[in-house]
Amino acid sequence: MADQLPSSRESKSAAQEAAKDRISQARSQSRSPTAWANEIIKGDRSALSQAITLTESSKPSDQLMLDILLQAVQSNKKETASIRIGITGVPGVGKSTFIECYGLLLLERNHRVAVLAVDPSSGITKGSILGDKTRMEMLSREKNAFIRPSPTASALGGITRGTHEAILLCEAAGFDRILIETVGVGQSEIAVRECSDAFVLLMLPGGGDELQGIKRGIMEMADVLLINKSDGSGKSLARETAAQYLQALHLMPPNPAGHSVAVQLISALENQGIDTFENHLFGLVTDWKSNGAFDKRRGDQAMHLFEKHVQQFSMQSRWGDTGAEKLWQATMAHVQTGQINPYTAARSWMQQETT
Ligand SMILES: Nc1nc2c(ncn2[C@@H]2O[C@H](COP(=O)(O)OP(=O)(O)OP(=O)(O)O)[C@@H](O)[C@H]2O)c(=O)[nH]1
Ligand SMILES: [Mg+2]
Repeated sequence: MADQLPSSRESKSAAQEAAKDRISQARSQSRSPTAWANEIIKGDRSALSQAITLTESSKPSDQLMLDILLQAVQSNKKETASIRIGITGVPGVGKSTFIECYGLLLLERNHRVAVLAVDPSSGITKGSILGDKTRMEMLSREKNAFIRPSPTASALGGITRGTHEAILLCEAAGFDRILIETVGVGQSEIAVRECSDAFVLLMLPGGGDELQGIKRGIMEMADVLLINKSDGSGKSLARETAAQYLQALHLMPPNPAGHSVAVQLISALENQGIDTFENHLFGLVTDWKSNGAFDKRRGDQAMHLFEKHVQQFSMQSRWGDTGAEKLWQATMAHVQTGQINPYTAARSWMQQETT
């Protein structure tokens, strides 16, 4: 049922939601950044939501506003108290179901939970929010939970813009557990890994003996492996798979944070193993905080993001020139056919007069 396309009632409510967004966005433009920042800090969800919309925009006026807001909320910085958890896995592995059930456990333990989704193909995001909200029905009704997709696609193909800023805004609003779900496959895993303190990979029972390519690459980035759907007839296969993954992990380079990667069996549907996972994760983070790995990871990520933002902004300023797009297409065509090498082409694109 959950995998069906949105019904016409849902599409209608999507349209209403979009209209509401536009109205509140228009209102938001007329208020002062200080007032806006204060509303975020006080936990006003619509102020937070509108600010996150800015993180998805490439309009210079929105970027300026975001910059001002980020500086204004910085005074309410609760970054160090928060834990950012990236969650990945193939489509259908049960990420949303897991987040619903894990999120509810975190609420029981007095945390405030924000859920962001990183979707490299943001064109269909409205559809997937609807899908996800139905899958995270209980969580989405909780006042201490905030669910928001964070589309990351841009005209230039950049994918990281926005997620880290959305995290900072959620933290300023008092959310201390940030769950970041990857949507789709490929680059979004890397983008999510780059802004999370802990990276959790959900796997399905079976398939443990074909650890190659992308799956292996992602496994090397993971801090914890969860075999989901370890229930019913899948249980014994899940146990076998866990043993295979454990064996494979022994052959891989050690985890960058210097700990062994746990493989745990869970069932998001039956709410099994989720508390064991949380206790394990909390233990890991506590260790990282005491041995400096936590701060180092955040520091490295911040430096990396700084570089990416500089690249993005310089590209954007070049892109703003009249004629740049035409020149881009022409240069691309030459690069593709080997008439010019990519290095020379990039230098030339940055330097040529287009106006
Ligand atoms: N048996 C079983 N089914 C599960 C479990 N977790 C999720 N499912 C089912 O698997 C299907 C996919 O679950 P989702 O949570 O939507 O998976 P997802 O990874 O978020 O999928 P995408 O968002 O499409 O990438 C749904 O029908 C769930 O009910 C589980 O622990 N056990
Ligand atoms: Mg999902």
